[in-house]
Amino acid sequence: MIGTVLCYVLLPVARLLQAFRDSFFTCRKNALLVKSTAAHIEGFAVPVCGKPPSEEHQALLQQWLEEEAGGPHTNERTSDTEKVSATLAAEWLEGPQLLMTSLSDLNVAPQSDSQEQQQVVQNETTSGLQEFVETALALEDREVIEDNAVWAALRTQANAQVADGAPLSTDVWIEDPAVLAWSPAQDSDLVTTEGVVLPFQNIGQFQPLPAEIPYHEILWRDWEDISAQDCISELDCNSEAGSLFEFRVMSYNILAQDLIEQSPHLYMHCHPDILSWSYRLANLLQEIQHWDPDILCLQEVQENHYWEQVEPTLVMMGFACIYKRRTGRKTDGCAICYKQSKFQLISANPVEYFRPGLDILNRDNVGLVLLLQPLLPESLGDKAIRPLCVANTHILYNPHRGDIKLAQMALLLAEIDKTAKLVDGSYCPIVLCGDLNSVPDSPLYKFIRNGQLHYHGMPAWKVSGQEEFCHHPHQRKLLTPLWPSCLGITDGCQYVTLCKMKKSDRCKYSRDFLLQFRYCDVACERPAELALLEGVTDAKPERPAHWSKELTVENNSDAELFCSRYPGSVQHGLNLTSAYSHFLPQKGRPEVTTMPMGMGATVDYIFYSADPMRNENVGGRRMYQDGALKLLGRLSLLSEDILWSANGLPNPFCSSDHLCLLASFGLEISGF
Ligand code: KL2
Repeated sequence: MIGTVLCYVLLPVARLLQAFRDSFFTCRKNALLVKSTAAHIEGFAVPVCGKPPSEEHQALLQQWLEEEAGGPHTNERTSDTEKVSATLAAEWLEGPQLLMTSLSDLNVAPQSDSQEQQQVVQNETTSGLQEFVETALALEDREVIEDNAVWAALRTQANAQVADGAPLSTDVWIEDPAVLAWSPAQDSDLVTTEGVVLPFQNIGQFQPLPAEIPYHEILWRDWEDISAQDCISELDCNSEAGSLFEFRVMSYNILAQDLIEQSPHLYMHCHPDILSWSYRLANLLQEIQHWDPDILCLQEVQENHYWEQVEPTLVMMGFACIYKRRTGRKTDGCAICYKQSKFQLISANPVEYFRPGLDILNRDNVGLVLLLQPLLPESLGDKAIRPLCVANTHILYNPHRGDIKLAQMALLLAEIDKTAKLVDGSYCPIVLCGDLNSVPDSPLYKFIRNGQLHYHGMPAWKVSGQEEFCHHPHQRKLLTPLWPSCLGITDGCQYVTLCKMKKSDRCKYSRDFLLQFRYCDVACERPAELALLEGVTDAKPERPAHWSKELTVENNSDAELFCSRYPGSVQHGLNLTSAYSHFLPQKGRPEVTTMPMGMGATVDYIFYSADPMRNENVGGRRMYQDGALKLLGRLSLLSEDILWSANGLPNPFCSSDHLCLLASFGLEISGF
C-alpha cells in the first residue's frame, strides 16, 4: 500500500516539483546572462577596449538595451517566472536544502520591485565596472588587464546578437522540464525547444547565433562513447562489457570564493549575482548531481565551504570525501570523493609540496593520493579486482616558475609510485586528475605522458607552456640537480627508501655472479711465487657440470635506474596517458578547460594508466593502448569561441572559471 502511494503519487509529485525548479533555474540563468551581457555592453562605452563600436553595433546595442530596460513584454515574463519560483523555493527548502541556498537568495526580490531592482542592479554594475577598471589598472598586473580589454572588445559582436535572443522564452520550461544546462546530448546535433535540428558544426563557428537557442544549449556537451570505436564487432563489445568494473571520474576546479575576492579584476565580465557563493554552490552541486560521477576530484575547495556545505551535501549524495587544504595561509585545497557503494578506502595520502628551506619547493600547493578497493557486486563475489590509485592536485599557477611546477609534479609522482606499487613490484591502475596549470604538449605535460624530460638549461617559463602570460620572461633556467638529494626523491620520482637498495650499502654484484670467477682461467693459474706442492697447488678445481664456461654479465640497470641521479633529466615509471585528446576534430579547434583573461586553454586533465606500445614512439611521443584500465567514454569539452558567446567563464550556467572533465572507465575483473 505504502509502496503504491510512493510510486504513483509521491514520485510524480516530486518529479513535477523538481521539473519546475529546474526550469526556473534555467530561466533565471538566462535572465542573469542577459544582465551580464548588458553590463558588458554598457562597459563598452568605458575605455576598457581600444576600439569604439561601429555604428551598426551601436544601433543594435541601443535597440537591445531599450528592450531590456523598458520592454513590458520581458518584464511580464520575468515577474511570472519569479512568482512561480518563489512558491517553489519555499516548498523545496523543506526537503533537501542543499540546492536551494542560492535560489532562495535570488528569489527574495518582491515582484513589484523587480523592474526597479533590475534597473538598480544595472546601474550598480555599470558604476561597479568603472570602479573595477580603475582599480585594476592601478594594480601591478597590467598585462592581465590589457588582455581583458581585448577580450571585451572581441566578444561584443556575439553579445549583441545573442542578447537579442533574450531567451526568457517560456517554451524552455513548458517543453521539457528536464532540459538543463547539463543535459547530455544523444547525438552531435542540437535540437532547439521548437524541435528544430541544428547541425552542431554551425554552432561552433564564431558568428551570430540564432535567437531562439537558449544558452544552456549553446553550452551543450556531447557524451563521446569511446568503447564502441574499439570494438571490431558488436559481439566483442558485449563479451567484454561483462568483465569490466565501470566507473566515472570527474575532475573539477570549482573556483574558490576567496580567490574571486582577491582578484576581482579577473571577473569584471560577470554579473555580481552569478559570482555569489550561494548561487555558484547550487549550480556546481546541480552539475555534479547531474553527471553523477563515482569519483570526484575537486580543486580550489575553500575549507569553510567544504565543511559547511560541500562535504555534507556530497555525503548525502552517497560520497565519502577526503580533503587536503593548502599549506600556509591559503584557504582552499583539494578533495577526492568516492561513491561508498562502489569503493572502499584502503589508504589516503596527502602531499604537501611546501618543504621548508628548499627554494624549489617554497609554495603552498598540495596533492592527495588515495588507494581505493573497487567493490564488486555480490553476484561476482568469487572474482578478484585490483585496487585503484586516484590522485588529485592543483599545481602552482605562476607561469614563470616552471621549475617549481616540475618539482611539485615529481613529489606527487613519488607518492603515486609508493601508493600504487603492489607487493610484486607492479603498479595497480592509476587515475591522475588535476589542474596542472600547464598546457598540452608543454614540457611538463610531456614529462607525465612520456615518462621522461631532459630539463637542464630549459628556461623556467617554458615548462608549462603558458607563453601568453609570459610577455617578459624571466631568465631563470632549470639546472642540475633540480632538487637536492636531501629531499629523498630520486630523479626517477621515487622515494629513496623505496629503492631496491641504497647505493652506499648495496653490494654491487650478486654472490652467484662472483662465484663464476672461481673456475675461470685466470683464477686457476698458479702464481709463480707460490711453492709447488704436488696435488695441492698444482691441482685445477673441477668445474661443476652445470656451470657455464661463459661468464654471464649481470644486468643491474634496474636498480641503477631508480637509485642514482641522472644529470639534467627526470623520469617516472608510471605509464600515463590523457583521457582527452585536447582537440575537437569536428570543429578543428583546441579543447578548452578554462578561460584565464578570456584566453581559452587546457590546464585540467584526467590521466590514466595504459600500456605503452613498443617501438611506437612518434617523434619521442609514446603511443599507448588500453591495459587493465579501459577508457570507455568522456564528456566533450568546448571550444573557446563557444564559451565567448556565453560570456566566458564563469557564466550563469557554468559557475567556475573551469569546465568539469568527466571520463568513464572500465577496470578488468579477473577470473573471467
Ligand atoms: O588557472 V587557476 O587560477 O588553475 O584556476 O590557479 C590559480 C589561478 C589560482 C590559485 O592560485 O588562482 C589563480 N593571475 C591570474 N590568476 C591567478 C593569479 C594571477 N596573478 N594568481 C593566482 N591566480
